[in-house]
Amino acid sequence: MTRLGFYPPIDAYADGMLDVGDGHQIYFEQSGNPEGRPVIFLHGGPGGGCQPIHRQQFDPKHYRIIIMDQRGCGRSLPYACLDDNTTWHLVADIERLRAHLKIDQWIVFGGSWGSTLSLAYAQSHPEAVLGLVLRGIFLMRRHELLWMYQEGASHLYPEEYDRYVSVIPSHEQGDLMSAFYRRLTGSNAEEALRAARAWSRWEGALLSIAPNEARAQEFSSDEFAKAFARIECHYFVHGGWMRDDGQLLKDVGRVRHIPAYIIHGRHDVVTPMSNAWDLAKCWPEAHLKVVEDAGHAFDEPGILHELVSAMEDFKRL
Ligand code: STX
Repeated sequence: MTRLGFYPPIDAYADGMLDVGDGHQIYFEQSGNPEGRPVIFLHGGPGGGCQPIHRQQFDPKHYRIIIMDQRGCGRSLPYACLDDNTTWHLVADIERLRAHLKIDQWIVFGGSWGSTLSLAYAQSHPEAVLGLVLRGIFLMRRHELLWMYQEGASHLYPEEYDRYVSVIPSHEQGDLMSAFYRRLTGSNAEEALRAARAWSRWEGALLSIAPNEARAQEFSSDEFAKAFARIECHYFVHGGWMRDDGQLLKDVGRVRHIPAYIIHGRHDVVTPMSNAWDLAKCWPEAHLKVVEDAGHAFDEPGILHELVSAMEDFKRL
C-alpha cells in the first residue's frame, strides 16, 4: 500500500509575535487556506520549536494551519527563559492565541510533548476543541521520565547512554534529571552547554528506528540544545506541574466526546507504546493507530501516513 506523505513546501501567509505577559513573546504563523478549518500544531520537547516542514503535514487547500513556538524556544522570546514557563502558562497562551485569531474552535494536533500539551489544553478548554490528533503519547508520569532519562531506554541504546551520562560524575548519576538540572541552570556556562548538548543528543539519537546521525548532531548543536535541554529538564524535574502523576489519564472524561486519533510507533523508545495503550484504555471512542514499523519520530513513513490520514478523516468535521 502506498503511504501518504508530506504536502509540498509552503510559505506562511502571515506571522507575528504575541505578547502573553510575564515578559514572554510567542512567535506564531499561519499558512494554508485562510478560510479553511483551523488546526493548531503543538510541537514537542518541550523546547523543540517549529520548523517549516511541520506545515507540510496538512492539506493547505483545506486547512488554516496555525503554528506557534512555545515559551522560550524557536523564535519565541526571551530565548531559553524558564521564568513563568509551565504547562499551565502554555495552556493559557494557546487560549490567548485562539482569541487573538478570532477562532471559535480548532483541531488540536500534537506529537510527543505536543500530545501532553494537547491533552492538557483540551481538558482545560474542551469547548474550543473540534478534534484531537495525538502522536507519540507522553503523559508526564514519573515512570515515563525515569524510563527515558534514568534507566530503561538505556538498555536499548547503551552506547548513546554512556555519552549522555558522561557529563555527570558517577556519584550524581543516581538522579540524572536533578544532576542535569543543576548544571543546565547553574552559573558555569561551559558546564551548562556541555550538559545541554549531551542531554539533547541522547533524545535526538533515539527518535527513529533508522539511525540518523545528522539529526543527533543537529540536536547537540549549541543553538538548539540550550533551549531544548533547559526547558525539557525544567518541565520534567517539576513533573509538568500536574496535580498528580495520573492527571491526564484521570481527566480523560472531559474530552471523551471529542473525535480523536491516538497514533503511536510500536518501537518508540522515547515514549513507549504502553503510554498510548493506557490512554486508549480510558478512551474507547478514540481511534488507536499502532504503526508496527516505526519509533517516535513524526516523519517516519508509517507515522506520517497515519497523521495525514487522520487529517483527511477530519475534513468531515
Ligand atoms: N520529550 C519527547 C518530545 O516531546 C520527552 C520530543 N522529543 N524530541 C522532540 O520532541 C522534537 C523532535 C520535537 C524536538
